Amino acid sequence: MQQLYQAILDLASRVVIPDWGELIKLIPLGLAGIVLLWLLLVARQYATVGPARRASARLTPITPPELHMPGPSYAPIVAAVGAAALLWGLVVGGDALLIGTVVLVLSLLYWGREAIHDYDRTAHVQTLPAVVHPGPPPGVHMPGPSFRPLLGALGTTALMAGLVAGGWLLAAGVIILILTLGGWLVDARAEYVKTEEADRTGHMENIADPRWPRRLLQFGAVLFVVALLLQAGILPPKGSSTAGGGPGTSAAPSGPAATPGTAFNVTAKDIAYDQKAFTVAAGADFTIAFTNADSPGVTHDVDIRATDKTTVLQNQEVTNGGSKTTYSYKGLPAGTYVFICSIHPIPQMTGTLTVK
Ligand SMILES: [Cu+2]
Repeated sequence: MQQLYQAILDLASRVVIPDWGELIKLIPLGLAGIVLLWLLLVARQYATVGPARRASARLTPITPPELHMPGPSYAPIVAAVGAAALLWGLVVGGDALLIGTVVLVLSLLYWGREAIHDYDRTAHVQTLPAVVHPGPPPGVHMPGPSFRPLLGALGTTALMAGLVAGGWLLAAGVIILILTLGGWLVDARAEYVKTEEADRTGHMENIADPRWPRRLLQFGAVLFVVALLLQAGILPPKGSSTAGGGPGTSAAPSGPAATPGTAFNVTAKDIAYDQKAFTVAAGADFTIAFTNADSPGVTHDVDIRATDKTTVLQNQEVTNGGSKTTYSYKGLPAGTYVFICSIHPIPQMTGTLTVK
């Protein structure tokens, strides 16, 4: 009873004296609740929907003539998977974001491929007629349909992405936009030539109806992806100069750690030492002022072991989280040793002790 009362008081105190951090943590739960409610509502609507079929068989709808209905397609579902992958990447971050982006781009390319297929099967059945109808007033010329504005928008998008991310993406954006605008100029020139022709013949014809700009789209997509990979530092692959060897082992004999000392400071936080290398003179006693900055209950120490990391040479008492201890060590013969946490003998809590 007392516990229940306390629980109610705790709940009330959150509203009366809001702990914003805790309240914000509740937001995902609230959102999940809303989504669940919505799903239940949809399920209920499905369950209570009126009779779906009164006739004996399903009627296949007939598309009116001159109307084009695209066939069934998995593309929207594939694109939804791609979008989900991108969102997942946004949550997880790092390489997952890149994988998500690539999956989304691939799924959209798949959709684009279907659309191109559809377009080529329908729009090109008949060619564009010469403009002989009493359409625009005399002297006014209506150009035919064109993909150039769409390409221009894509090129501008690439350029904007480059302005934000800089470097390789900017270069790719500029190249794509130049190619796009160059093509547009070519079209405009052809249009002009036709207009001049019409001045002589009195008969205005449009330029040839546009084909899907497959080459430019493919080239642009590849260029964009390559620039993205270059920007992310994934291309070119890192050479063996940085990938080879473990961190810490090669870095030990450089910097201030190379100078022999007798008093050192080490802080442990998030189960990791902040110092990974010390140098002391052979035979000289030394101390380590050790701060355990982890939570109380998380204990660490700094023992000296041989390089096999198991042979204990000098053992120290553990230090509880939130406290400090100064460890004293006896002088050691020249050589290489490790200082290590006996509670967490992991690379993050192992350092190199050079005695010379
Ligand atoms: Cu530890």
